[in-house]
Amino acid sequence: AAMASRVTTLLGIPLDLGSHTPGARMGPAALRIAGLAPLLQQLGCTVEDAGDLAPPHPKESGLAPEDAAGCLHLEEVTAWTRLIHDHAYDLSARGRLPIFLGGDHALSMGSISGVARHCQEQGRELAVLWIDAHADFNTPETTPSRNMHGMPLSFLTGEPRLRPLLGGRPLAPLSCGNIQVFGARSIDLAERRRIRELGLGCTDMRAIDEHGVAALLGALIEEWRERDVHLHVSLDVDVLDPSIAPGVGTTVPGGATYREAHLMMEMLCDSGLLGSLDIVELNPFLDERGKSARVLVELVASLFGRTVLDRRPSRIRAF
Ligand code: HAR
Ligand code: MN
Ligand code: MN
Ligand code: MN
Repeated sequence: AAMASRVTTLLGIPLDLGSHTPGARMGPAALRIAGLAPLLQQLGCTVEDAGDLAPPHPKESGLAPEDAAGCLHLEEVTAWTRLIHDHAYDLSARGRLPIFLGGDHALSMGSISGVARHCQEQGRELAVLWIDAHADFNTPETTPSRNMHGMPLSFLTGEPRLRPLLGGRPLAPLSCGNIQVFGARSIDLAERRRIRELGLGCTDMRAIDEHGVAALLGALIEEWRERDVHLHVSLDVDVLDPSIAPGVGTTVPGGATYREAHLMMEMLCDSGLLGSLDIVELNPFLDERGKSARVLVELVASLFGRTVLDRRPSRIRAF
C-alpha cells in the first residue's frame, strides 16, 4: 500500500555493450510486451512509462590506458553510465520509484550511482540487494573477459580504476557491507579473493540450499529494517535456473527455482523497503517464446504485492 502511493516509473535502457552476447538491448521491449505496465496498474500502482533512453554518443572515459585496455566498449559504456546516472538521480529527486529495464548489468553503474547520490543528499542509508548468479565484482585488472557487466559492484564501491567513468559527477560510494549478493554460483578466483578481503556481502546457492531463502533473506531484511534503508534491488535474470529462464547470455546451472525466486520477491514486498529496482540481462534473442520475459513479469508482480490469499499482517512472521 505504501508502494501504491508512489509513482512507479519505467525507464528502458537498451544497452548490451557491457556484455559479450548482443540482444539484451531488446530487453525493455520484451518486458513491455510481456505486460509489465498493465500488471503493475492492476496491483494498484500508478505507472508512468518514460520510454527508452536513446543510445548516447561514445565519450572519452578518462581511465588510465592500462585500465582502459581491460574494458570492452569502454567509450560507449562511459556515455551510457553518465546518461543513466543523470536520469536515475532525477527520478529519485522527483520522488519516483524507478524500475530500470535492461539491458545488461553494466547499466547498474548508472542507476545505482544516481540513486546513491540522491540518498546521500537526503541522509538516507542505501542498501543494495544484488540477486545474481555472479558477483559482478571484477575490476579492469581482474576481469577474465573484459566485459563491463562483470564490474559494476567494483565501480559502485569506489574502485579507483573505474572512478573516471562518472566524469565530474559526485560519486557516493557504497560500503561493501551495504551490498548483498544473493544467489551466487559463478565467481572468478580474483573476484572471490576481493569479496573476502573487502567484505562484500555474498550468499551463495549452497547456503540457500542449506538454510533456505526464508531464513537467509529474512535475516538481511531484519537488519535493513532496523536501519530503515532505501533498498535498491538489482535483479539479474541469470540468478534463475536456466530451465525457467533460458533468455540470458550467461546461463549457469543450479539457479533459483520459480518458488525460491517468488519467495524472495514476496518477502521483499512485505519488507516495505523497496525504493528502486533494476531488471537486467534479459536477452530476448536467446529466449524461448517469451518464457523468461514472462517469468520476470510474474516476479515483479510478487514484488509489488500480488498474493495468493489475503494475508493478515499478524500471520506474517516478524522479520
Ligand atoms: N565474472 C565473469 C566476468 O567478469 C562473468 C560476469 C558475467 N556477468 C553477468 N552479470 N552476466 O552478472 O566476465
Ligand atoms: Mn527521495
Ligand atoms: Mn549481473
Ligand atoms: Mn549474472
